[in-house]
Amino acid sequence: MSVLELIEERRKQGKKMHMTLIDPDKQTPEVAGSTAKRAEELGTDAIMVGGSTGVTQDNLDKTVLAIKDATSLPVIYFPGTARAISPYCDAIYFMSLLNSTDPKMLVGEQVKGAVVLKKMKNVEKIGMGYIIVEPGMKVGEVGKAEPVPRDRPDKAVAYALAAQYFGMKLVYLEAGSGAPEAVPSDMITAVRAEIDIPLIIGGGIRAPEAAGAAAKAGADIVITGTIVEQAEDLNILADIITAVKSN
Ligand code: 1GP
Repeated sequence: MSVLELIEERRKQGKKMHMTLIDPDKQTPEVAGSTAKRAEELGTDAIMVGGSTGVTQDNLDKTVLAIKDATSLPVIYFPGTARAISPYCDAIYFMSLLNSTDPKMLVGEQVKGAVVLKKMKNVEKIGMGYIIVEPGMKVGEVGKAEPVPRDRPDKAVAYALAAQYFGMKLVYLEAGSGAPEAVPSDMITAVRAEIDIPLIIGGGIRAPEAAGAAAKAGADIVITGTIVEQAEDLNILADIITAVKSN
């Protein structure tokens, strides 16, 4: 089963998913492997690898290989640019930052990556509409986004529908890694009500309550990154995963 089929299947069954984001620039490949292994034991459904800055071909490949070695989870590359693409991941989000003001983030990097990706026959390409919500943090800056205001769920809906009509397979609402607050619940609910494709929510989710709230509001997939890097032990991740899956 492809990664997209897995996501669609879970959504059909009404089962929420949790994915763990690992930034290859933030730890050694060995540590990334053991973190991924622990996350797998705790019930995470896939590992996403990516970061806004500091991703190189070398740290990306080594991190992906270490995670593949340590777990049997799907590994999905979550790219910031076309600078590095790993042939070792199972899938890549072929994404456009839909509310960027920079053509490079809308389509330029994707054009650079497309021919390289074509040769990576084993890497599944999953079209995704990526939408930055305030505050947007580093990825909002690097991506030159005009973040969707937190009190404008209607704008988020419009972007998400545009993604769907473009034929993209997933929509990702992103508050930014380390955001003080996650994407507002009413925005998640509004987008979920209007689109037919799976909805991913991430950025600023560091407590089980916030993770559960995102799932309850309508997220099909909840992402956590920073909490995994910062947690002394990963018990908090266990509670986050339980909160996602009990909705
Ligand atoms: C960032 O949405 C992800 O792209 C994860 O955010 O690091 O805040 O969990 P956090």
